[in-house]
Amino acid sequence: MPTNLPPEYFEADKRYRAAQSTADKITCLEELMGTIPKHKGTDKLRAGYRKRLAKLKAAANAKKRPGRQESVYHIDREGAGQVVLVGAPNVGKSALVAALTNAKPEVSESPYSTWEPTPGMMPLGNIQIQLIDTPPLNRDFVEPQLLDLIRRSDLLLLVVDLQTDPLGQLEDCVAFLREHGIVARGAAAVPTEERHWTFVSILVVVNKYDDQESDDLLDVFLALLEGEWALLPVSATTGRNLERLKAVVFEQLNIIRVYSKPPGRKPDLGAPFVLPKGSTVEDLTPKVHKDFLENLKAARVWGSGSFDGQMVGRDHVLADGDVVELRI
Ligand SMILES: Nc1nc2c(ncn2[C@@H]2O[C@H](COP(=O)(O)OP(=O)(O)OP(=O)(O)O)[C@@H](O)[C@H]2O)c(=O)[nH]1
Ligand SMILES: [Mg+2]
Repeated sequence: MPTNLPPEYFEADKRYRAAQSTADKITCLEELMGTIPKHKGTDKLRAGYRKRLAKLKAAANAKKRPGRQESVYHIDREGAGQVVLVGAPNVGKSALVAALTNAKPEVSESPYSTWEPTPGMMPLGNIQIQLIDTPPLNRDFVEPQLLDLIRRSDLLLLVVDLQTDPLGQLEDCVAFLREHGIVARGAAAVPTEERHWTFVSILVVVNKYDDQESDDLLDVFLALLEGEWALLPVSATTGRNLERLKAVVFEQLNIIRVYSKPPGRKPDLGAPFVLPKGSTVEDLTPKVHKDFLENLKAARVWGSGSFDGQMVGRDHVLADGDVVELRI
């Protein structure tokens, strides 16, 4: 037990112990957690309470909806991709989600400030990408549902702090994920042990690359870094490279935007269909209308992969930005 806990802690602790119902316990526990000063000496204590709180919330949700286990980690997919930010404490995950989306997660100087995942939508031209802020990775307390969220993600942003041993943080996170069977898609070293591996796309985001003074730090980090990583230095605080980050996230998601138009009309360029890279006219058609595929006679395409208005077959591979006219 850390020695420097304030008197309010002990009072809140009494109330928490006396609480009877799950709802009261949650309220009292949240209050109790609010009294604990955030510093290294209380990390374990706070991690323990977080775990208890997660259990209580799961129990409360299970009661509300019998037969269905609800969890804060079950976040409905929205937009063109689900992107999860992970990393060591205090690297700026919440600051990045706050800078890039409509969400307002708590950003704080002290580590372990995020307890629950928080989704937000990041506008990217005429589409939106879902970014999810998460609690820091922590070997003392591993939330299995966080691991599942990572496994299900379309892209992982592994955030490191350029100003605080980014190499150590990256190696630590990679080792942590590997211990849980999660490895980077296309990782140079193919996993050898016999177990079930989940491959996820990873983009290393090197945060706190505030201004030109950080350039030397980046050079040192890059010189020491081993292996091939998709990587981008950014700053949540000064905004450096954040527009570039959006573009790189789009690239890493491996998606294309295509527009459909009825014959003789203009396409709605504000409302693209989002498809995986490599998708064909046949993949697009049922998204435009569920009955179209059966009756599809031909298609015309305007865009980079074809000459304007070119007649194409069902298996024509579409490119980002294509306009497609389906002929029924
Ligand atoms: N200089 C600088 N500071 C930053 C930047 N991004 C975040 N910070 C600061 O770093 C601290 C931690 O930021 P958070 O966003 O709370 O970090 P986090 O990764 O969400 O932390 P946990 O939730 O504890 O895991 C805060 O004091 C931020 O103001 C940045 O780009 N540059
Ligand atoms: Mg945070």
